[in-house]
Formats: sequence, structure tokens, C-alpha cells
Amino acid sequence: MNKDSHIVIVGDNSVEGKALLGHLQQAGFSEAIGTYAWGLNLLNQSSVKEFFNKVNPEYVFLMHIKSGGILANKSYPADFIYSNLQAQSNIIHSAYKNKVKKLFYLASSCCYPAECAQPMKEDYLLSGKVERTNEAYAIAKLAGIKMVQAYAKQYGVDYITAIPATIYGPGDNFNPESGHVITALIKKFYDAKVNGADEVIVWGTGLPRREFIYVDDFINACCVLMEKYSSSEIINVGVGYDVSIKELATIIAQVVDFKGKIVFDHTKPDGVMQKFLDSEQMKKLNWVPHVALSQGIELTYNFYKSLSNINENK
Ligand code: GFB
Repeated sequence: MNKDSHIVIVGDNSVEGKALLGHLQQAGFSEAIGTYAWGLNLLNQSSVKEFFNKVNPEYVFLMHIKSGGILANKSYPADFIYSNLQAQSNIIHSAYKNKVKKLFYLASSCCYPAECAQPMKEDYLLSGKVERTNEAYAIAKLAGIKMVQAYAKQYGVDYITAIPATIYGPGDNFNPESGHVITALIKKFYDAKVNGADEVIVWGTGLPRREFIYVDDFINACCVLMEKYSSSEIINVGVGYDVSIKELATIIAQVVDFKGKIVFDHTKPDGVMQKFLDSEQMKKLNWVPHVALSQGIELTYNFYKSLSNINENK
């Protein structure tokens, strides 16, 4: 990509899309734009077509369009499957029609089978059934992977797909009902602290393990992939370690300085027991993450406080 390349970020209202757009604009990519900021309706095929004709993108980053935590996935499967299938089909097909030079498609670790050997290698995709709580979303994301591969195979286009660990960081969704676990727990622990509550309810058993990647590390990986990776085979982007939800809750409680009890609500779903990516291929591209989990949580917490304009002394 050159500084004057026409770059489009789809999903610039997601944590990673927002950060990537900001990063590119700051780095002097003067023609980088986001479809959300533009006001584009991704679900409308003719609007997407018109947008591509007008902007004439050379590079497209197709980030998360509609994603969310375990409960949102379980409660709104129709929204997740419709929005993702429709929007990604419109974008991928328009990219092909408009001769986009390279497209980056962001899939999800929930595409791997629910019962999968760990760490999960790229080869294990579609070797078993996906987790039920996010089946609709996973099927939409799998369709996206296969669409990228089909276009690459039939038309010889340079489209790539990355599967990330759970991305988190400033700009993420802090709503405890719809967000992912880190932001949901930051809010829950903070609220408990300021309200003087003596316990925080954490969903599930605390036993599932998850791998998390800080947003800046992830966008750095996106740029490396856009520059160095040209294969329609998926590639995992993880940090090389995971934690249990119980360990995660303990770290967040420490960062937030909540001194009460952590109580696990076993009536809430656990989801898959482990999602730990094998990221050996990323290592071969000389990419390494820099932000440790506790540091990333601290940065995210600081953002949350500034966002809420919270005065700790009140
Ligand atoms: O991050 P999360 O919602 O998504 O939940 P998944 C991870 C784990 O944290 C689950 C537990 O075992 C949750 O039960 N957890 C504990 C909580 N307390 C909370 C809480 O307050 N909020 C939330 N959200 N979780 C999603 C998929 O799965 O991950 C998506 O549903 C996508 O499709 C995404 O793949 C990466 O890792 O379970």
C-alpha cells in the first residue's frame, strides 16, 4: 500500500476497524476511509456497488461487521447471520467487480470446531461441528472464508483471511449484555467498586480458557499480512498464551482495584472450553505481539474511565 492508495475499511465501528482507520490516517495514508463514517448501508447491494464505483478502492479491509459476546450471539442468531452474510457478500463481490488489488477478510476463532485439538491449527477448520451458542455467526463467517477462497480460485484474486484471538481494547463495546468478556467485566467490576458492592457475578463456571489480543497488536498484524501474505489459506493471529475466565476475572479485579468476592453464575453459558490458536505461521512473518494481557486491560480500563468521564474521587 502506498500513502496515496485508496484504502477502504469496512466495519470501522468495530474495535479493530476504528483503530486501523485511525492508525492509517495518522501514518499519512490520506485516502483511507471507513464505510461506517461514510454512512454506507452495507446491507444494500446497490448502495455498496455505487460506493465502490465512486471510491474506486485498491485495498479493502473487511473487519467485523456484526459481532458480540456469547449472550448476544445466543439471543440474536438471525441478526448475526443475516447482517454478516449480506454485508460480506456485497463487499466481496463489489471488490471483485471493481478490480480491488487486495482484500483482507477478518474471520473468527468460533469458526473452528467446538471440540477441537489445541492449539488450533489452520488445517482443523471444518473438521467438526461449531459451538451452538454462536452457530449462526460462525456459519456466516465460514461462508465468508469460503467465498474469499472461491473468488481466489476462480478469478485468481489476492484475497486473504485472518482468524484472530478475541480482540479487545479502547473503543470496544462495554455493554455487559452484548459485549465480550473483558469489556463486560471491566464495567461490572468498576460499577461494583463505585457502588460499594461486595461481589461481582461472572458468567459460567470460570473454567473456559480464552486467548486475547490487544487491538494495537492486531492492527499491526493486519498491516503485516496486507504487505507480506498472499494466500487464500486462512492464517491465525494469536498471542501464544491463553487464560481461564477465572484468572481473567482476577486480573481485571486487580486492575480495577475491586476487593470484593467473585461469584460464578453457573446458569450462564460457558461456550467452548478452549479456543487457543496455533500462530506459528504469523511468527514466520516476523510478527510478534507487544502488549501483555494485564497491560492491555489497564489501557482498556483507562479508556473506559475517560470515556465515562468518571471521577474516582467522587
Ligand atoms: O467473550 P465472550 O462473550 O465470548 O465470553 P466467547 C467468553 C467467556 O467468558 C464465556 C464468560 O465462557 C462467558 O461465559 N463470561 C463471564 C462472560 N462473564 C462474562 C460477562 O459478563 N460477559 C461475557 N460476554 N462473557 C464469542 C462468540 O464467544 O467470542 C463470538 O460468541 C465470537 O461468536 C467471539 O467468536 C470471539 O469467546 O464465548
